[in-house]
Amino acid sequence: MAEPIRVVVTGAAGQIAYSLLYSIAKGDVFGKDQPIILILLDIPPMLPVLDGVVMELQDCALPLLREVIPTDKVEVGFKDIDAAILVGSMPRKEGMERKDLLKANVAIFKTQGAALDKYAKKTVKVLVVGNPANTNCLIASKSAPSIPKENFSCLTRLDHNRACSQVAMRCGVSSNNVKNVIIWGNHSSTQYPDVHHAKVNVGGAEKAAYDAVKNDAWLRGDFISTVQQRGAAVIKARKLSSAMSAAKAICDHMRDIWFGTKEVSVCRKEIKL
Ligand code: NAX
Repeated sequence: MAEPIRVVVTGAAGQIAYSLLYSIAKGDVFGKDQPIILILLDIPPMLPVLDGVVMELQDCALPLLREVIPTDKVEVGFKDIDAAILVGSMPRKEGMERKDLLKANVAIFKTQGAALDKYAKKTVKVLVVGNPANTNCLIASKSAPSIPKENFSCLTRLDHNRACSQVAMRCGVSSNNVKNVIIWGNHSSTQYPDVHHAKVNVGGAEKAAYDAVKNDAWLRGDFISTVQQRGAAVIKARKLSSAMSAAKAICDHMRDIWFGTKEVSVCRKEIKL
């Protein structure tokens, strides 16, 4: 069996991490034969919570999980890591100005970027989830100049999955029959879900999304607003923000970065030939 890889998840005591850690530890992201050392990073007041998460991971008795290391120190968290999933960030509190939120997050992602630069493997793949994800990702990348900038990406896959699923449900097919959906913009209500290049496989025949859906008004109206406002709708219903679906999207995103997508694999093969 392969040598274990080291994977850090920040915000590890939070609600997304609670779903995410289990999926990573059971092999959904890095492969079913890839042993893993999981490092759980959070802030000092959350260390007792992390102890509970560690106990639960141990109690899952997962064969791929070789070690779990809880910590509040970046020098421990980022040491020799192969993959970093940066979920933890400062949430917007009541009465907080956008600039105050940005200031708090700049400090977090500068520190974590510098720690990646100093302690992580140069091949590390970094996925930023904590919002504002695009800005935080840019800051982390700029603070880690010795790591190639293409190793950094941030999460838009949840919006992508939401869009694919909406189209799939409309067409009565499963979501893996929908491809080439694009999300333009930030992970916010100003994003633009774009299906102009999307294809849907209906009963074995690949069709343009507009031909498969056969409802242009829906695609131009409710489809877009549903995807744009899905996060708010989940909060309204659950009284908590998306966690299970966010964790699934993180897994999809990191797995595709790690292994490549089907289309990319085909391209690579073609280049080799
Ligand atoms: P939680 O509040 O449940 O958990 C966040 C955790 O991060 C807490 O345990 C907190 O102590 C920790 N934390 C804060 N500062 C930290 C630091 N400097 N180092 C390490 N840990 C730190 O939030 P959760 O629901 O898990 O969401 C986490 C983040 O994901 C939020 O910023 C949220 O906005 C963002 N999301 C981003 C999405 C995207 O598509 N880009 C979708 C899902 C999610 O909303």
